[in-house]
Parts: sequence; structure tokens; C-alpha cells
Amino acid sequence: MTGVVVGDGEIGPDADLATRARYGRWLVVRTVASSGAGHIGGPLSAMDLWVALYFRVLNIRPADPAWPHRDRFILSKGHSAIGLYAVMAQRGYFPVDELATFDRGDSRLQGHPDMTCLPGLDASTGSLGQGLAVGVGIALGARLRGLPFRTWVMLGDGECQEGMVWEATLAASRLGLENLMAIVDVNGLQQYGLPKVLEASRGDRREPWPGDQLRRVFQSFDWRVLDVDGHDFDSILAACDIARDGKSAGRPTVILARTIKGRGLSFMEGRHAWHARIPTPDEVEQARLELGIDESGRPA
Ligand SMILES: Cc1ncc(C[n+]2csc(CCOP(=O)(O)OP(=O)(O)O)c2C)c(N)n1
Ligand SMILES: [Mg+2]
Repeated sequence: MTGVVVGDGEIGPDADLATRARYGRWLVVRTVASSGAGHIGGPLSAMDLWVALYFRVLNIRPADPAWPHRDRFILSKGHSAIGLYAVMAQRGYFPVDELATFDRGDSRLQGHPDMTCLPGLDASTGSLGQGLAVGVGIALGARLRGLPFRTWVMLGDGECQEGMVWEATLAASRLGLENLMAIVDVNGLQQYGLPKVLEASRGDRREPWPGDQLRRVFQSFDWRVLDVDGHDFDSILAACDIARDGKSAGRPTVILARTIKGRGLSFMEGRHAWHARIPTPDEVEQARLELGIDESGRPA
């Protein structure tokens, strides 16, 4: 852990969001390959969302991760932890070099987020379906105590098949939690799913929520629903601004972010098989070139 300035994230404080995301994707690929563990497609699909949140949206203090007024962030799709860590490291929660410990028994960076290990995590997750309910509790607690922070929860589209998501969705609207924001990473793929039957165009597995069903289900629970291109920073930031403006007439907000699983790498994009595969050395090298990372491991 030499040479790392906490808060600098190794690539300089002025790096733009696109560069941060490119570097974050590289850190994911490099770390999954070297640790021989972890998921990869989901972390890459959500990378632009995390970069936007952690560098422009969330009201946080990485040097004071227990600050009571901080915005809360819950990664309900906890299997994507390595992507969140790649952004938290850049934001200064811990040195980038610590990523090398990922998924070791003694690491703060567990394969799924463990809030008892790493300051800055607001929930321990990994069993899909639970994070939104935790967010409901935190958002309700904030309101009861008169605390001004907001609570953000990121879910996967496959995860939204879990019944507990919809119990929490109902509770959130009945409680009028306008301080609660969900973001769904709608990448159209999950781990398995039904074999392709009808769709000729979509990878090798059926997408979890075809068409606009997810939008209509959230709307029917009386949530405010925003649709964005989850790889376009302007769209993401505009939606986040609307989500946190507090003018939702007492409704929680969900951002449905259309993304591509494996985003950024030609050989991974939209491929179900890359949900949790370990890249070979050749694939790591190809990833480095495609992401524009120089031989020292930094964005060129
Ligand atoms: C309750 C539960 N069931 C199954 C799993 C195993 N699992 C891990 S990731 C995953 C697929 C999730 O798909 P999605 O929510 O769409 O995530 P993404 O596409 O972003 O990876 C599954 C089934 C789990 N972690 N928790
Ligand atoms: Mg998915």
C-alpha cells in the first residue's frame, strides 16, 4: 500500500467521470482475475451508475464514513461488490492497492459487502431481495428522527423477481418515503433463467423483465419512475437530480437504468456466460487494451 494518497484514488482528483469508469472497469477485471473470485458482468453494467453517485450525487465524507448525515447507499445486488469497491477506492474510502485483498478471509473487501468489515458500507448484502427493505427501514428512521439524508438502494433486474422486493415497494409508498431512491440495473440478464425460446436477439438467456413490465409494476405501487440510459452520465445525473429534489408528492422514486451486462468489453457485452467467469490472462490483456489502460495499469 505504498504511494497511495487516500482521496486521490491513484489517478488524480481531476479525472472526469468517463475516465473514472474506465479505470473502475479495469480494476474489476484485474481484481477478479487475480483473486480468482467474484462476479464481472454485473459490476461492469453498474459502473457508470456508481461513478455518478459517488462522485456527483451522494452527500458523503469518505474520511468520516460514519458521519450521521451522510446519504446511505445499499448495494442490494451484493454479488457486484467488486464494482462498488473499485469506485469506493477511487473516492478515497481505502487505498486502491487494497483491492488486491478482495475476497480473502481476512480482507475488509469481502466477496459480498460486509458492513462489519468495511467502514462506508451501510448494509451487508448478497442474499438477493433484501436491500430495499433495509432501505425502507433506514429512510423511515431518518424521517422519524428528522435527519435530512437520503437513502439510495441499487437492485438488479433479476433480483426484482424476489417477492421481498415488492413487500418493501408497497411499504415504501404507503409510508410516503420520498427520501428513498431505488436504482435498478436493468441489464436484461441474470445468472441463469429460462433457456431462449422466443427471443432471437438477446444473448443466450431470457431477460428477467421483458418489455416495460418493470416500469408498470413500480407505477402500480405508486412510485415515481424515471427511465435513463445507464451508460450516459448526463442522463444519469439529470435523473438523480430529479430523484432527490423532494418534490415527488410523498412518493419514493425508482430510476430504471438501461444498461448492458459486461459493458465496455467487446467479448463480454450482453453475454450471459460472463455473469461470474474468471478472465484468462489473454482476456485480461485484451480488456486492458479495449479500456485504454497503459502498461502501468492507469488510464492512458
Ligand atoms: C436469494 C438469492 N438467490 C440466488 C442468488 C444467486 N445469484 C447471485 S447473482 C444472481 C443473478 C442476479 O441477477 P441480477 O439481479 O439481474 O444481477 P446482475 O445482472 O446485475 O448481475 C443470482 C441468482 C443469491 N445471491 N441470492
Ligand atoms: Mg441483471
